[in-house]
Amino acid sequence: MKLINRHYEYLKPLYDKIFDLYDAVIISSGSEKVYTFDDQNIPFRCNPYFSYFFPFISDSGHFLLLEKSGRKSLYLNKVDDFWHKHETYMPDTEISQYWNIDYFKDIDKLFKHFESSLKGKKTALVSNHNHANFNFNPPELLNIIDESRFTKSEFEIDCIRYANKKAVKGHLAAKKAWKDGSSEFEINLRYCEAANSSGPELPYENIIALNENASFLHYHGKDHHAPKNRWSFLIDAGATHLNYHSDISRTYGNGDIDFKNILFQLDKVQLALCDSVKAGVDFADLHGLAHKKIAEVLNHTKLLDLNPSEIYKNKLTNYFFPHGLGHSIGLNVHDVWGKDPDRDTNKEYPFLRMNRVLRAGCVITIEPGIYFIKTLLDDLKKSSFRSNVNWKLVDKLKKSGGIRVEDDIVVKEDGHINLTREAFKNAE
Ligand SMILES: [Mn+2]
Repeated sequence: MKLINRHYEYLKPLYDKIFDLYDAVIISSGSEKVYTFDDQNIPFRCNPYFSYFFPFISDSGHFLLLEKSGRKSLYLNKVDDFWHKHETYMPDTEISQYWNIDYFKDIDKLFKHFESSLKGKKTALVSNHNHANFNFNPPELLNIIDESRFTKSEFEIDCIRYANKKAVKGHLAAKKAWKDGSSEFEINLRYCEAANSSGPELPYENIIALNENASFLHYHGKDHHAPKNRWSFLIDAGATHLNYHSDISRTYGNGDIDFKNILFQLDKVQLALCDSVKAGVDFADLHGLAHKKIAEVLNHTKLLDLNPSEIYKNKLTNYFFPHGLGHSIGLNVHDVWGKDPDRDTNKEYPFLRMNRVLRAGCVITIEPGIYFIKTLLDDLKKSSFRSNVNWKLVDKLKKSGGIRVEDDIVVKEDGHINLTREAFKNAE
């Protein structure tokens, strides 16, 4: 049985929940937008709710109609357009057994057809544009789809696994380019070439940061000049397969013993955190555990002359690890339903994107880091703990910016599968 068929089996309980609320749901793949006061299109990305039910096209202007009767229809836009090439989707027989496929040219006529054929039926529209008088993006509907999206079917996990394979090819080429003395710009080109992806095909703007640039968490520069000294290289880059994403970070040093030591220890911390992943674990607790383990690293590497529990208790890890431990990943890089709106973790962990209890089938990232960020170090210098900091070592490591190690993990009932390490192992 094809994996997509199993995905459709997997969606059955969701359909029951949807049709408890609605008689019909129309989902748009989205429409193109232009930049402000410009006629150029912003790179298009397909509506993830569309992809969840139909992942095989990522073009704008198509519609799905799901009906309580069980009928599922795909309306493909067959616009007359000699300016652009549009995707022509040819369904295979296994897909067409689930979908009635129809074509349309005029969106107003299509919606007139929906309005008459769905008359008297409680209908929702999930779209970026309110085309008609249907229930538009109703939150209770989106919430039940989001909860379903929080755990992944085997088909979805397979897509994320493939997205990891693609990205790892890019990561290996980028590492080689860095070792060969390339600039950030050139490293990025080698990444795109090897990952067979560029521009909007990438899940997010690649972070290719040499030396101090690694201290900017979302550094998006691509310096054309290779720096004279090459202390470190931090890369955070993913790939996409059938609209499912990967999100991977690695950091490399030039052999400096202090940087190497901290890199080695952070990698061990990352693996230990992955080993703590299983169904039933509260991700906010895991984030707390990451801070405890990073406190140990700050003590072992002699960056701070306090014991780990003092470092943790006084929240000194926040100066070195200011972001969240990870997030759910899928059709969105930062996937839906990770954050429980009824639970306030913002005060304790302001940048944590996920505070849910993990379920079997969730796919998440585990991405601890240790950085030497100017503004945070300035704050630390002003704090009462300034005399506990080995500033000489900090000043030396500042040249390397920071370290992040990030893998994509499948949560299992009794453990986890590390899709990223698996891909590196198979590729190296
Ligand atoms: Mn990430």
